[in-house]
Amino acid sequence: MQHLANYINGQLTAPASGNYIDNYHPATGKVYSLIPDSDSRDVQAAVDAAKAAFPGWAATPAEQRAKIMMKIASLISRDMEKMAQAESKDNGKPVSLARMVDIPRGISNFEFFATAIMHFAAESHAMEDHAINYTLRQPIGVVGCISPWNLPLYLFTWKIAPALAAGNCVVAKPSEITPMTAFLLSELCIEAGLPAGVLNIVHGLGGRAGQAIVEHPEIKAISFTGGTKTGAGLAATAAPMFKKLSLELGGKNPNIIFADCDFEQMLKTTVQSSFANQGQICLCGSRIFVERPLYEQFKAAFVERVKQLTPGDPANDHTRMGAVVSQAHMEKVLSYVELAKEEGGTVLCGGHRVVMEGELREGWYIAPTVIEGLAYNCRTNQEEIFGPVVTIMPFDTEEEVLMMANSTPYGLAATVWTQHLTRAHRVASKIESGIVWINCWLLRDLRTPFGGVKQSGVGREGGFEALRFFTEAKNVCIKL
Ligand code: TXE
Repeated sequence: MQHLANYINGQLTAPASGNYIDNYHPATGKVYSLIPDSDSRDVQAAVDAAKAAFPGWAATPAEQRAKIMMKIASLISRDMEKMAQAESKDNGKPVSLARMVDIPRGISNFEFFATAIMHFAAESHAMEDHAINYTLRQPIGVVGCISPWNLPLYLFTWKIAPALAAGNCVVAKPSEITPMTAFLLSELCIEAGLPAGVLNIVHGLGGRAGQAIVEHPEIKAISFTGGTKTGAGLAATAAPMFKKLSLELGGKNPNIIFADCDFEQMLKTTVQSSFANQGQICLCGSRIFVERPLYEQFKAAFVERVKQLTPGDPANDHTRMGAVVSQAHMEKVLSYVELAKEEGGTVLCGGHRVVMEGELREGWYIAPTVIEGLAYNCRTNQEEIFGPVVTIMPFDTEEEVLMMANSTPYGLAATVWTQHLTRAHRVASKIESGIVWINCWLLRDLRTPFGGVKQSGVGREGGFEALRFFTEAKNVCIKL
């Protein structure tokens, strides 16, 4: 069985403990590789390497840093098929999705920040003819990046690339549930000639390896994407240490459909925004509000389309719906279907595990699920499920739908479907979330600010926001 390795000081290394954790293949429910069970000793080695590499990397001209990052991007591109297969196998997502979204985005993240750093400028403030101030934006030093399992390479590189571009050295931990593409990335960093210690990848459990990163006094900033509860714990540890924190957490995103929308376009996109990646994207719309005159038409057409979306072998090129990431997650998602029934909901389709044939028999598949008849404020409509489960609800007025949309503790993303221009702008401005898509979903421009409000997080990623996060601003004032 394959043993993955940490990437510390430019070398692939075994964990100090000598222990390994099982890594599962969601399509079959079987263990297929082993992950280092790293602890504070491995994190310490990574911090030592990063600290030693920092002066050299920070002093490396931005163009040179960018060249190495572009080389990493081109190596991921060369290995696209291998990476896509690995991502699909590790996560359970359809290989077509990994090919179309996850791996291309990993490449774009490196390319985007490699070029962004060459256009990143700081401000100056003149005080008439008395003085001039200029801002230096300097790398922080050693920073930590911790990422989740739903979009493994995509989110891992979304943090690492701006951190490296800005001149920091990184100690990163991918999710222990999906470590494979981060491991493959470490091999590519060695091939690309990234200097030793600039990027260190420590695999292992959140409570052990992750916690050691968060607690380490010499790691000055943490960029984290994951569950809201984990984020709160992380903040409790890091805040008294005065670390910079960027937290991208959960969501319970509303999808608001007005009767005047472009029906076909809305329907097609709503199936995607509900069930892409088995509903395991923090941006998926899980509460669908439909204006009452359109409700019955929407319900019939939507349920018909969703019924056609049957889970299949993620490795098959034609599969559009794969396995969910773990047995524990499958059980959590199915427990929410039971809760929805207890709360008075009616399951219109799905709502159960799908048992496949042959070697996929033990895999973790859930039939895409649509539920109606629930109150907007019940637990099913307030808590993050993070799986292929959506609820549909009718609404009568703009005020009512805004109240329901804004009623959760979360505020990450929202989608609005309408052809009415001023209403679109009005609703967008009143929704409590960091991102609003109008007549589209997941259309991403990497320059835009990305993040949430309320319990969906703190801080923004993306574009220059990420470069600002990964630098310290220093004002220099010169008296003239
Ligand atoms: O995430 P965790 P989990 C949501 C979703 C999901 C729930 C839990 O609702 O059901 O979170 O998922 C690391 N110190 N999202 O349990 O635990 C962990 O090893 C430092 C939303 O998988 O938050 C992993 O690398 N690190 C989300 C990362 O944190 C710790 C995406 C995320 O794991 C740690 C995923 C600790 N004490 C889940 N504990 C989104 N917003 O996209 C864990 N980790």
